[in-house]
Amino acid sequence: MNTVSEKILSAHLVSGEMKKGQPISIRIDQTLTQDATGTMAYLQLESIGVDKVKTELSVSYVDHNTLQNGFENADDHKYLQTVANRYGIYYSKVGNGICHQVHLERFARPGKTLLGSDSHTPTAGGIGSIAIGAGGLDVAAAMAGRAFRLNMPAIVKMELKGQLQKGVAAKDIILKVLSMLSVKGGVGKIIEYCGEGVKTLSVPQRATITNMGAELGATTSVFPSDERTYEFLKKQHREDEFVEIIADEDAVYDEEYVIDLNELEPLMALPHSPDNVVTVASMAGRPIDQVLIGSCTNSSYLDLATVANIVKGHTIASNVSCGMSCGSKQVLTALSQTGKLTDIIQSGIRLLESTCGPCIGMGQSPATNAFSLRTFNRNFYGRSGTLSASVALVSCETAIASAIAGVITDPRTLDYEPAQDLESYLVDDRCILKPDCDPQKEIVRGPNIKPLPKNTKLSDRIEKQVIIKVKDNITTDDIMPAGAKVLPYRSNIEKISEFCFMNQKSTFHDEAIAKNGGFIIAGQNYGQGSSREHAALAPMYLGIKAVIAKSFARIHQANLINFGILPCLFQDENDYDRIEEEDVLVFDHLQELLPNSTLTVYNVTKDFYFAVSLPYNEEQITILKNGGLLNSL
Ligand code: MIC
Ligand code: SF4
Repeated sequence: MNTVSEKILSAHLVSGEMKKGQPISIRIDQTLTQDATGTMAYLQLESIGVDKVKTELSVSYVDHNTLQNGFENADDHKYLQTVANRYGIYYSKVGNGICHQVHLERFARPGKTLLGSDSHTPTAGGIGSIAIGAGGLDVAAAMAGRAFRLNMPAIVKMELKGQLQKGVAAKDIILKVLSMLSVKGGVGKIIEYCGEGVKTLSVPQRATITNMGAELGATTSVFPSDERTYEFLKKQHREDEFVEIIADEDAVYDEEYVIDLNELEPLMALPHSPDNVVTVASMAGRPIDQVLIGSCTNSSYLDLATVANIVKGHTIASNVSCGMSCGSKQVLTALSQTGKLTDIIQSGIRLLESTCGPCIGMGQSPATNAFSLRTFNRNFYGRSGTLSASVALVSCETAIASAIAGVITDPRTLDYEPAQDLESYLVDDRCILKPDCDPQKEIVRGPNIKPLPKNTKLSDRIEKQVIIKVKDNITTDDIMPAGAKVLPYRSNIEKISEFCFMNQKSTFHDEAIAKNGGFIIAGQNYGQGSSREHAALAPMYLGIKAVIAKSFARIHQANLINFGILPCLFQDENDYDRIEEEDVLVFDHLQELLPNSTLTVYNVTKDFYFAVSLPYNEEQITILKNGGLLNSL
C-alpha cells in the first residue's frame, strides 16, 4: 500500500522512520550542480577532503553564467571543468544545455534519488525519480557520501482526469496547481501525480509540471514510471534503464486533489508571483512588449516544435521583441533536422544560446514599464533585471500566439497543427566530458575564485540590532539578486555581499558592516525560490546571526543552518509587528540550546521579551552551535 514516493524513499532509507514530519536520511544516487551554485559546492567538496565522489553519478553543468563580459565567468568554467575531472564528475560544457533538460534527456532514471544544487532539480520527477533541490553544501556532502537529511514529507495525491484540449498545455496544469495550493502550499510535501490523465502526458510534459512544483515550495514532485516513461527512455536510447514504479491501488495519501484536464483552460501567472494565476482569456487583448520562450520549464523539443508550428508563415508583431532558447543541444539539433528552426528564424524570433539566459536576468531585460510574457517558472520582483517591468508566466502556446498578435492571446483561438514528438532523438554526448580522476592534473583557479569564508562558533550571548525587517514571501532573489551584474561574483562572497538586499534596502550592506552584523526580521515563507546558498552565505559574511520569521522556505532554512545562522520562528506572530529596524535584541545562553527548544529574546529598545522556537533536531542544533556544517564536518 505504498505511493511512488514511499517506494523510492524506502529503497534509499539510511536512518529514521518514514512517518510524516519525522527526520529521515536517504542515500543519494546522483547529484547535479550548475555553475552559479557549483563553484561553492566544489570548493566545499574540496574542503571536505575526499579522493573521488561516492555517488553513482555526479554531473556539473554550465548553463547560468554564460555571458562572458569579463574574465569572471570564464574563470568559473575553467575551475568547474578541472575540479570535475579531478573528482570523478561528468562536465557538461556551456552550450550543451540547461542542467535540468540535459539531465532528463541523458541521465535521470526512474527509481533513483537525485540531489541538485538548484531548486528546479525536481524536473527529473517527470521520469519517476525522487529529485530534490538543496544548497551546494548539502550536495557537496552527498558527493562525499553523506546521506541527505530531510523531514519525511507529507504525500499529496494530485489526480489528473481526462485529457488536455488543443491550446491547453502541461504548463496550465502546474499553474492550476499553483492557484490551488499557493507558493507556500507545498512546503514539507511531495506532490505525486496519478490518474488516467497521467498516461496522456509525455515525460517532457510531466517534467514541466514537476519543474515548476518548486514554486509550490514542495520538497519535490513525482510522476509514476510507466509506459510513457519507457517510450521516452527508448527515444533517448536508454530503454534498458527503465523500471516500472506505480503507486499501489490502496496507497494512502495525506491530502488528495483532482484536476479535470478536459475543463482546464490556458492560464497565466501575473506579476510578481507564480501563484497569482488568472485565465488567459480574462487578459486577452492587453498589449505586450516582450515574449521569451525557453528555460528549464518549457524548452523540450515538443514545446519548441509547437512554437514552430504556430509561428510558421507568421511574423512576430512589430511591438514585440521575441527571444527563444532551446533547452539543449539535442533540442536545437532536432529543430534543425526537422526544418522547424527555419520557421522559427524566419518569423523574426531571436535565437538565444541553449542556456538559462533571461530566466536568471542574463540579458534580455525588458524596457521601462514593459509587459513581458515568459514561458519560465518565476516572475519575482526584479528578477528580469528591470524593476519597473511586469512579467507574466505562460505556456509556449500562449506565448507564441501573443507574440504574433502583439497582445495577450488565447491560443485556442488559433488554427495550427499540434506538434508530434520525434520517434527517436539524436544522441550525441560529445559535449559531456568524462572525468579521468587524475590527481596529477591541476585544478585551475583564476583570481575570481576566492577561498570559502567560514563562520565562527556560535557565541553564547549576542546583542545586536535588527538591520532589516521584510514582509511575507521574500525570495532569495530579494535577498541575493542574480542577473548579469551580480552573478559573475558567485565565487567571490566578499564582492557579492555588496549586492545583498539591494532592491529591498540599498544600505543593507553598509549598515551590516558598520554595525558588525545583526538580525533579520521576516514574515511568512522567508527565502522562497532558489537554492542559492549565497542568500545565506552573504548575510553570514556580513555578520547576520539570526533570522526571526513567521515561516521559512525549506531549502533556505536548511542553508541558514548549514552556514550557522539561527532560523528562528516567532511563537506568537503578533510579535512581528512589535519589532522595528534598529531595535536592539539580545539572545542569551545559546550554547545551552537544546533540540526542539524555545528561546526568550529580549528587545532592549522596546523593553519586552518574546519567544521564538527552534524546531531542530540534535544534529542541526550541533551544526548551529559549531557555526555551520563545514565546521561540523
Ligand atoms: C533560479 O532559477 O533562481 C536559479 C538561478 O536557477 C537558482 C540557482 C541559483 O541561484 O544559482 C535555483 O533555482 O536554485
Ligand atoms: Fe536556469 Fe531559470 Fe531553470 Fe533556474 S529556473 S535553472 S535560471 S532556466
